[in-house]
Amino acid sequence: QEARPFFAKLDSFKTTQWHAGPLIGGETRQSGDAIAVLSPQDQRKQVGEVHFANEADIQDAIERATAAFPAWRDTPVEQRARALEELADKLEANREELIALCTREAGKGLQDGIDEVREAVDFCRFYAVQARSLMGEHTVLPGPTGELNELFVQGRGPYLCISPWNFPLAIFLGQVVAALVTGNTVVAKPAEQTNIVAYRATQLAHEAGIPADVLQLVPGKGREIGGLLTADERIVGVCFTGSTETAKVINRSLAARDGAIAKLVAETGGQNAMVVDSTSLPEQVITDVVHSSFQSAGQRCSALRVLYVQEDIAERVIDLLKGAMAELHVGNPGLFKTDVGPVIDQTAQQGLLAHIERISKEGRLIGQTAFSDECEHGHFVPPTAVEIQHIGQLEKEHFGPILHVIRYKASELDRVINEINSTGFGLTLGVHSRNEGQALAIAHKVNAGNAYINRNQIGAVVGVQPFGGNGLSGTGPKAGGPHYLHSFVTEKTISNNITAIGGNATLL
Ligand code: UN1
Repeated sequence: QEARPFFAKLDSFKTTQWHAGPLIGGETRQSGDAIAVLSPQDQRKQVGEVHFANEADIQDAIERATAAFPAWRDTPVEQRARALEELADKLEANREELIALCTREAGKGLQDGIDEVREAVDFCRFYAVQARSLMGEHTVLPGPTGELNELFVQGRGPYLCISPWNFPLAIFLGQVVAALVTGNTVVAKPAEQTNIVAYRATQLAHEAGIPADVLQLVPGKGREIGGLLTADERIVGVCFTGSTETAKVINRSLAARDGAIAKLVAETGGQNAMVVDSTSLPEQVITDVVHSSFQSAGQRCSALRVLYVQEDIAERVIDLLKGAMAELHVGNPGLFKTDVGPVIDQTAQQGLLAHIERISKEGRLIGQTAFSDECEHGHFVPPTAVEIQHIGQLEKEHFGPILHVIRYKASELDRVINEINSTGFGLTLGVHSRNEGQALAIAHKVNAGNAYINRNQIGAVVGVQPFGGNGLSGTGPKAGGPHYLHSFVTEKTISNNITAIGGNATLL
């Protein structure tokens, strides 16, 4: 064990019981209802307990965030950026606990947990650098002689950050630190399935120097407290990642307010396709398809849902896919050998199983991976591939390990592109082809925020592949990209007639 400190430390969180709750003004409250948090992998195993925020907690949090805003806005950006870098160091120092939590609370695989901490660290360091360049110095604009025109970029006010359970650390913190480093205060409402990860991350942010009232946490059910939060006119902006339906509910709530116009940044769903033409290499295609569809049990908004294969190589690709799926290990996400873990909860499991039943009747079942007996007490869905006729058979995004395969003829490529665009989503796209001109043409014509050629189509890296889409997939700008922080700032110009104040004093 001494030779393997990472594993020994990870193991030490095997039975830890965490207690989380609203973090208001730096205090953990126990005011609202408490729920037991059970592991998605095994419902007999408790992870801890979470107290939800009640209405008084929410009012108090928004009040404090509003009062704390002017001083935080006027804090030098260098100090805010340093706090993010300090937080990055703290995340690294606590990585085993955070990985254990991602696995135990969210059912994420160990490799996913490692990647998640990495991504959270990257967000902190990247936005620290971006904020320094965006806000470090103000701009002097050209203007008439005797007038000084200066442009300042500054925070907007209290932000509400609503984050998803599928990246309970990385996306939670990505949103929060983007809002904080630009001088906004934050009330964070994490997904109701993953409060503990968010709670620990918030504590670490406070330890890193983010003031207590500048970042607060209000755990709860979206349906119960979401409306209270979005209707509050003190909240000047909402940063949301989750389903398209919820983004629309939030948008309506913001639009119905009487007060100031709030800004919404939303990153939502997809109906992500991959187009594989007959010049591609089937072995490489399969590696990338399996990774893109089944990693994280398909619970990524970037995940591949619809594979278009040119008919000349369809049989070969389908055969290889069956073989590769038979080799997947579905089971305990706490084991490195596991390829596919559980889905998040029973509602997700039931919805996905119902979809598999319906679509396998309508189409043709290609392959389905058998479970190991580690799955008996958890929310598992078997990785499944089904051949269908067209993308319109999918009435919505199915957020799990289900791949749909559609054959096409070379002459039908334009139809395929139109069909993908007809969904209204525009998130990720994969293309496999050794004809580079054709691959690039498809990548340009398909409506997608992130197009990937001859590789997998998940795992966008902060600063390298800024992530996000358009249409039903969200508003942009892209997270982890050079323009993301612009959503969190306002601009102010001060035009100063300097001749009025001793402007001619030194000439003679
Ligand atoms: C999401 O699933 O909400 O590209 C986003 C990826 C991740 C982002 C996924 N970096 O897979």
